[in-house]
Amino acid sequence: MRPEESHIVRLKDYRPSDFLIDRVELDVRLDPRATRVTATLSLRPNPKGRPDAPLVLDGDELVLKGLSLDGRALPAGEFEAGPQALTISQPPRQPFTLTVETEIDPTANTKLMGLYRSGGNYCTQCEADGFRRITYFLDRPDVLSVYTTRIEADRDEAPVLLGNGNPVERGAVAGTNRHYAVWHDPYPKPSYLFALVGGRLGHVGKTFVTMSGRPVRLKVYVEPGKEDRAGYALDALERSMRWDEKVFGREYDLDEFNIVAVSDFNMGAMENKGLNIFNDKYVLASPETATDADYANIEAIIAHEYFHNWSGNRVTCRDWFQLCLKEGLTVFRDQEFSSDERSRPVHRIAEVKTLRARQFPEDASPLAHPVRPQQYREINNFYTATVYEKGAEIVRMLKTLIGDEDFRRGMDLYFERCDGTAATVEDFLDAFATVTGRDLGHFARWYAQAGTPRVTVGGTYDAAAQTYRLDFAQSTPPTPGQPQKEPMAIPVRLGLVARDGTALPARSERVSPQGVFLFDKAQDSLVFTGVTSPPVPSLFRDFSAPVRTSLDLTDEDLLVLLRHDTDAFNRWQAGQTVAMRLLVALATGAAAPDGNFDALAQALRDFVIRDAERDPAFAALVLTLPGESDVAQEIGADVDPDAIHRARRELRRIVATVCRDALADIYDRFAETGPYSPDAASAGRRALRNVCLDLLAAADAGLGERMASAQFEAASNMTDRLAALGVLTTLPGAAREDALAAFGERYAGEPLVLDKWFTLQASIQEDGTLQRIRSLMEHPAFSIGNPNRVRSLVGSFAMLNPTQFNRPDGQGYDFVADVVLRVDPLNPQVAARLLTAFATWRIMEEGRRNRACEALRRIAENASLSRDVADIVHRSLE
Ligand code: 0A1
Ligand code: ZN
Repeated sequence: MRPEESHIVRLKDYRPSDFLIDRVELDVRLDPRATRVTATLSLRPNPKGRPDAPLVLDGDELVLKGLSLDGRALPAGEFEAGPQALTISQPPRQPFTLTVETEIDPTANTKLMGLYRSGGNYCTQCEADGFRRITYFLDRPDVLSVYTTRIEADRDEAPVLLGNGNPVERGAVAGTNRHYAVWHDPYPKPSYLFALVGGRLGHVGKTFVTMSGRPVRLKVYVEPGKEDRAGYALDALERSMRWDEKVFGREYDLDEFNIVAVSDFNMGAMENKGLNIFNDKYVLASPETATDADYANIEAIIAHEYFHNWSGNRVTCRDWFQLCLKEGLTVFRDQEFSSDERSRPVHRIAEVKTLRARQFPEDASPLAHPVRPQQYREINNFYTATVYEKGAEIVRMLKTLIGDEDFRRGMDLYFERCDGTAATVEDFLDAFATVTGRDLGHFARWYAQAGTPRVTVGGTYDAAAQTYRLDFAQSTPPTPGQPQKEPMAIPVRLGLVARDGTALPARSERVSPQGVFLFDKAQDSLVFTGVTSPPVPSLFRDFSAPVRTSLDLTDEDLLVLLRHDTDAFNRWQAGQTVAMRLLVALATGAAAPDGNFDALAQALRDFVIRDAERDPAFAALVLTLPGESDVAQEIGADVDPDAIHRARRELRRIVATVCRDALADIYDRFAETGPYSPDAASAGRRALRNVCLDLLAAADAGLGERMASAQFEAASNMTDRLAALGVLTTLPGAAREDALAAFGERYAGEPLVLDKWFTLQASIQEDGTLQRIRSLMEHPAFSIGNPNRVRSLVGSFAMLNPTQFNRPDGQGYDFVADVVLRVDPLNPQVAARLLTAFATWRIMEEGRRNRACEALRRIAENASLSRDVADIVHRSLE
């Protein structure tokens, strides 16, 4: 058997657990090298399970130290214990208690799954299957238990002891320097939501009073001395709690809510019940160390994890195939929160940019999979943009189709029906089918069919009949395991705009009062009546479906939309579409009429002069041309990243030259005056000003260098300082090197700031970058064992530097492959994620394609790959 054929888990094979665990009592005695865990499990046969089944508890690298059943030590012949499982072949057929003792070494745990140490503190990560690294267990999300946890530790090493639920007791261990705390969580939960923390931590806190008047103590724990950087996270938590009450009617349910920031973490954060554990990058912020983007991310991720308390914890997932049930829904909820707290159109554009930059390429790659996959080899490889971001788009489409009121009624019913259970995607959709009386069977295909649908639309105006017809066609490309595709149920929010910019009525009985047409066949036509002049159609307003589109609109039509559409998203989209056409033409050597370059540049100039003040954040987005990887995706085959890089530079130069005076004017007018505030309006002004700086440098490198150096010196906050340094990194020379050195020295003691510095240098699109990265890997602040460091230096190179990662000589691929192989034995999750940078290899031109393929093969040939890396490398090569 090929290794990749082993261990395939399939959705169709789901069956309930043979046993249930109603209560778990854990006694965890923390010790750096030998932590003792005693688990007392109240088990019973599951009425839905097999009657004669053995009891098989999952383990991972565990060592059994003791085992008793109903108080009787189990003799050797009655069980089998290995690192990966504990099996009792003849367990009782009525309720019984199993006491399992294990010993683990948190200091040696470099995978950062289970119990591990970060900066001397103890913490845990159990999703998806880390709990089995702490004790033997039925480590699956449909086994829900009530947990009581006693944590014991040395007082000096871990003065703070935190667990899930409410604190019930604490005290000293007589005759020792140790102490303990007992936590009880009354809400039954799956093992993946278990957590504990022990360490030296400072905190900030406040009391929140819930909508029914219950006080909740909120605390954010951080490294001592960094408390002054935790205030924004605490504030975001309070706002999230209030918002979930107001918008979804969801109230918090424990007496405490704790957040702990740790510096070694595989992902962004984790929603453990009542004890969220965060990558400190998504908690710590001060004007001097964090950018506006950091503040926005902190707000979104704090909200995301908090919202999981209902969408994920109170209602959890039956199995890991249902991951999108909690993740897609929770991303949708955090997106809505950020939209309400900030500017809705600006946030929507940001969401779509992320979707296109991360999910569309995945969906077009060998790693493409449905939002609800049918099978997996390693579940940790399915925390993907598809499950999260496309999963959120599905929830959004559902809301678009059924309307706001029915959506809220459906959510209420879902929470009511499924509270305290482990649910499925079907349970979710059923709630909406019940409240609307609609059959959502066709819509459900979004969960099952992978690939990004392409929708082609053509319009015909009949002046005599005053009708306008839109002809729609859709197709979805083949993806692994799915050669043939069915039509999808696609909500198209649309409107018509006259060429003079006025809105025209879009009259058709097939368009809902909210302006939505449901396009659910391979082909369909829509006829509007009473159209008095030839219109420009504005389609997929607010990006109403995650599809690619081909529209038969001229650049001139699109510039009408850029100027006049009432839908802000489509105003932005129109400019992007024109820019994309020009970029593709430039990069592939195809002809584009010269006039169109000027027309775009002039339209952007007019737009900026007119609209900059009204919504600076939006103006900043309009002025930002599609990224190089967006262009690569659009070209789709035989891609030459160098040609794309040159094309984008050239278009930026053209636009910047035409807009130069307007940009310079804005740059001066938007200069910061008061003290820094991370609010969206102030951030928008900084964003626009920094986009202007960037474009001015594209028009005139000398001017750009002078302006960026001055801003770098004078900046009073990290947003402006980093933006200036970013511009300087595109301009080779002494000014850049001096600024980089100054920045590196200034923030030598700030790992999260140095991550930004690593990222900027790894993103320089020049031949010398690989060498620069190699030396930075020797920098005292770099550590191969810390996920943030690896991602900021090597991950950024692989994901954000298309010309250097895809060097024609293959050195970029070889370098990343070497790092993957070096990281894999330490931390397979981080290695596997880094390896996904290769997912786009098939769209490259032949030379690069061959080099990438060789690098992938070299990884695949390695005998001792983790399951995580083996899975990605084999799927990438398939
Ligand atoms: N549920 C978390 C994501 C997460 C997944 C796995 C982790 O460890 C390997 C950590 C976090 C979320 O959606 O935020
Ligand atoms: Zn999540």
